[in-house]
Amino acid sequence: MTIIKSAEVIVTSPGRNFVTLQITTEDGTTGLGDATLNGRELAVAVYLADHVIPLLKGRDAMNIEDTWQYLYRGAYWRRGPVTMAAIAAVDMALWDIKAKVAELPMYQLLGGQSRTGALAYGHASGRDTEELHDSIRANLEAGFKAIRVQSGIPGADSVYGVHSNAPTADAPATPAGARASRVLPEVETWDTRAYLRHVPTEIESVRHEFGAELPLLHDAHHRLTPREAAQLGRSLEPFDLFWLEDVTPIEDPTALRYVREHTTTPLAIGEVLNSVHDYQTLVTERLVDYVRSAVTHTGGITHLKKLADFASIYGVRTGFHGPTDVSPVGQAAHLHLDLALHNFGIQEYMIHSEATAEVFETSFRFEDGLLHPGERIGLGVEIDREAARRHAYEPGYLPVARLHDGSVHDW
Ligand code: CS2
Ligand code: MG
Repeated sequence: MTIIKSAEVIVTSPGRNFVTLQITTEDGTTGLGDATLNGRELAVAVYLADHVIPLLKGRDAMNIEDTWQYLYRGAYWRRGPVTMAAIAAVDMALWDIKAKVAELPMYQLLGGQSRTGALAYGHASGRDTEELHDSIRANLEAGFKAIRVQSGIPGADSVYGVHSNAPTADAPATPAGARASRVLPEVETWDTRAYLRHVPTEIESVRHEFGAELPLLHDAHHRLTPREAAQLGRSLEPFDLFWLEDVTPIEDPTALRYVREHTTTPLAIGEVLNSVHDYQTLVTERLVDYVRSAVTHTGGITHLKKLADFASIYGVRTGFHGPTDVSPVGQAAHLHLDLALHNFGIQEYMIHSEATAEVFETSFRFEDGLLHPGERIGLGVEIDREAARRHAYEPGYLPVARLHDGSVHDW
């Protein structure tokens, strides 16, 4: 028996907030889990500290599935990002412990190696065409072989995914990277018609400059109606995107039926979904080509593998959400799954800042456009508690989008 002796929530903010759970067993084995929910971090920290950790002490750390079901069904109030992030952190930490006890890198417990490495995509952005192309060149020089492209919109002072000044390796271009506004959410003005006019011209310029082969991705970030999404998908068909992401708000998955009827552009959705049950319609009707949930927001490795296996039955592949608001612990968990799953598609890889790397020591590697979790036992991540203490939590909010008439829109 590997009995849980203690568990601790570590909140640290090396440039952006992270919430990490560390579980320790009676024989001193430790496991880490990511519980970071961007903009609502303390909700998960308190859920863990006050409602979960008291239930863990004395449990057998090896019984991962039973602990998962105990925390999920025992809470009575199910699903949602806070609950599933808390359960995710426990789940990741227990898998970390189990793999350490087995003296294996975690992917070996998930079916072993199905590929030499996981194709990664980076984030390129620019306020205008020149800045966007420079950002793509920087990603290519950094070794990426697939790139997400987000551009500014003429007349818009700020747009999702585009930095207010030229992005650098240490200053990623989205609130996921840098800590979002501290006091109140920043307000971004959104104009769908301007966006629909401009994006195809930018993507065309990228194809013209970088050729037909480079896998390109674009994130619409939940902002379009089904008709607008269909228009965008159809306008991008000549440019052969790897995927068009989050075209419509996910509350109505059936909206994608209309989009699917009008465009062959591949669709990816789900980073704000947190349960395999949320994907019932999307996957069984093949309304998407890629499922996007992150291990940190979707109940951990146990549940994300169930989602991947469910998707595989319908020919749908994975594209796990990997922004810098998923900590290096969560990203490492993705890479172990990516290496083992047969229906892996692509892995988002926003490179964490140097300040974050001081807190989280990782063993994964990025070579020739591919990510590999490394051969260290467990998840392969350690946390420097002293470094973590040096970065105190600060409130951070994601932006809010408003239309020109002042009404709130999806950000
Ligand atoms: C984005 C995220 O990476 C993506 O696909 O949708 O960066 C998202 O904006 C952040 O995770 C929000 O915290
Ligand atoms: Mg996204």
